[in-house]
Amino acid sequence: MFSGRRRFFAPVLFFAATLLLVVASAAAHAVLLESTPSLNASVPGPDVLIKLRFNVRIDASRSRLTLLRPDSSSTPLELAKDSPADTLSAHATGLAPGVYRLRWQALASDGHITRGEIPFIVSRN
Ligand SMILES: [Cu+2]
Repeated sequence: MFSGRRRFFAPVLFFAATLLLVVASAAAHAVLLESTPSLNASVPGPDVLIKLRFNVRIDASRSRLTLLRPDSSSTPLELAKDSPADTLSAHATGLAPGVYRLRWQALASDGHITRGEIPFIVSRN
């Protein structure tokens, strides 16, 4: 027969183990920490340096940056090769004034992909 103590601890242990798994997998996801341009920022054109820093190392070869233009056409951006391991960066050139969106997709070392969009404005100089 199980003692009362064991009956109490089994579910607690199970819960703790589950929680650990969740925390471990969530910690390895790529979470965006900061970006240039920042969210809804207004930046001068026509050339805009784009930089996204994450909480973990990114597999740049399987991550994407796409620029959505004011006319809703989209352009994939070529990622700079010399970025730090936790950063995706690119140079967007020839941007006319208007509202843009930077769509990012990042693959973290745990194999999980996270995505997001950063709207920003290219101002008239
Ligand atoms: Cu993950």
